[in-house]
Amino acid sequence: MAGEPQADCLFCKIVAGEVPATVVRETETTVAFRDINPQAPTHVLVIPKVHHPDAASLAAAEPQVIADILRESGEIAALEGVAEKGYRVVFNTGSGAGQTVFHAHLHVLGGRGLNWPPG
Ligand code: IU
Repeated sequence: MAGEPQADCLFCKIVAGEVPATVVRETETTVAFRDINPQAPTHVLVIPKVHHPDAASLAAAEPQVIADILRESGEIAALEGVAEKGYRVVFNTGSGAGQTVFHAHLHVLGGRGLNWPPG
């Protein structure tokens, strides 16, 4: 059922504490942890505790939670000291756009120059 934990989902296991992660912040609805393969000095993933495969399906089902994720990204950018110089938030959506984990997650990247357009 939409929103329920999925047995084969790595990020559901991180939410449940069954797989370790370096957690930066946690709220009632979200968990933020450091990406294991960081692409910038700050690279944090903010995920919903509920399972939805991507940002669009999360937004359709639980719009308040996607707002929570975006608010958390701002808190994290400030805590990491990257807010002033600028940072990037990204929802890769679909394998063609580089999504590899099908539990919605927002990348928060900062601490280096970020080119536009992205690759
Ligand atoms: P993507 O947008 O689905 O490609 O992002 C998935 C991210 O999850 C990617 O940057 C991985 O490095 C990261 N990740 C992680 O932090 N911990 C893990 O155990 C696994 C992937 I698997």
